[in-house]
Amino acid sequence: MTKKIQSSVAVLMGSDSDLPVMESCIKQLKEFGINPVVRILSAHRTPQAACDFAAGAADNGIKIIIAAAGMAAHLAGAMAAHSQLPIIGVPIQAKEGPGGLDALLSTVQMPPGMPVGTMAIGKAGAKNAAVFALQILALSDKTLAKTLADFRKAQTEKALQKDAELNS
Ligand code: RP5
Repeated sequence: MTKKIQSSVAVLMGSDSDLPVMESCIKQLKEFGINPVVRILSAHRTPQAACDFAAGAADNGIKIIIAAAGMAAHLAGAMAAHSQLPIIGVPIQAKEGPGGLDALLSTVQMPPGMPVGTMAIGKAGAKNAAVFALQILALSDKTLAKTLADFRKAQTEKALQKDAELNS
């Protein structure tokens, strides 16, 4: 089946050191037929470029921004501050520190009225960010709704197959 190619999702990360984790998000999006815009932008190191991206994202056809960062992870919150698009945050575990809890709390603890949909820490969250983006886009796109249904069906079949193998 030929999948629809879209660039309606942006995957941002605070550093190239986040890329090994976010590869699983990018890979999953591509498997869904969504070709994301991928950028390294930091709320702290490149604040103006990050804000400019957020402010122009909707006009550039972006519908969802996925923002991953570690440590004092303010990238997703900065995106929310400068864009009305839905923002999905992925906390990244830093090499040192409290195991990603720093990034999780920095991402999830947004003030009322300024939400960031926050995923789990690390690769599980990175993959879920892709699935969650698909779920949002599938609300208004029948092709992507079918892609989502197929993904869920395959996931269920895989789990049932493992159960059957364990009990055979
Ligand atoms: C954050 O600081 C980045 O998102 C990254 O997770 C962390 C460390 O960055 P590097 O020092 O590895 O560039 O802004």
